[in-house]
Amino acid sequence: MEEGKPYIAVVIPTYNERDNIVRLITELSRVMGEAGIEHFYMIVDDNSPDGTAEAAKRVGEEKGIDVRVVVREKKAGLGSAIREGFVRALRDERVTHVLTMDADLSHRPEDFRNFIPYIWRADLIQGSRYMEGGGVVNWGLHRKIISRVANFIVERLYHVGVREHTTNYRLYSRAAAEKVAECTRSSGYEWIIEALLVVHAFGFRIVEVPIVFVNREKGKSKLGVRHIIKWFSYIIGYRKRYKIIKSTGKCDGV
Ligand SMILES: Nc1nc2c(ncn2[C@@H]2O[C@H](COP(=O)(O)OP(=O)(O)OP(=O)(O)O)[C@@H](O)[C@H]2O)c(=O)[nH]1
Ligand SMILES: [Mg+2]
Repeated sequence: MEEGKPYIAVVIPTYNERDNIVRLITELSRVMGEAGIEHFYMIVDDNSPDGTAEAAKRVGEEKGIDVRVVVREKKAGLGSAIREGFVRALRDERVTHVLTMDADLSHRPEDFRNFIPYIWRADLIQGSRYMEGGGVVNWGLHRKIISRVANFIVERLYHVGVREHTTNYRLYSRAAAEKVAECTRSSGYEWIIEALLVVHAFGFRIVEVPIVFVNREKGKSKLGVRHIIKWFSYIIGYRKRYKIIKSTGKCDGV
């Protein structure tokens, strides 16, 4: 990777996150501004009834921040929203990296500072709750167990070499982001793992940096039992596709 000045596209999927997205854009812009990092936002909103898209556009206009908003017709899943954000963000040829995070402030803008030293040293920087300096706030035992089991299974099956695989606070290099945009196929929560596995299958360098995950304060949780079952069967079933990508170095036709 050639070192230079980063230009980061921040891709954020939203569904009913009006108040959260305004705070997130405001706070992350401050962190990025302090570090002198040029960036823009690519918000992919699924026609949220609470007016998320309008609020995101407004905060951009009011504060002079580059906020680009895509509104899709209806709710079509977090994964498909992020992929759409990647495809659109990468059309801007100046983009060197893509940052992904949730809109609900579970991913703290200030933790982006931990990513900065690795910007040119890895193709995927994974925000990690499970390393020194990382953690979770406001999570019940149930949620902690699901997360630990999920991470354990992914590592056992795919040997990515990281302790955290399941959270969406990540910085991708342009090269890795292009593969993710081209090769991911899933559309729900499982996309977060699929994206990591695509990057790993292509042999890109992956590192972890600590983050503190704060469970959402505003808005309602959308992760149900149905999602969890779908998630686990997807991860186990993905092995075949993973092996094909790894051995052929291609994802077309699979
Ligand atoms: N565009 C779009 N965004 C979505 C969709 N589902 C979830 N999101 C967004 O994806 C991000 C992560 O979703 P969350 O609902 O916070 O998922 P979670 O953190 O696993 O679960 P919570 O406990 O509810 O926080 C948030 O920014 C959501 O607004 C969707 O179908 N379409
Ligand atoms: Mg959340």
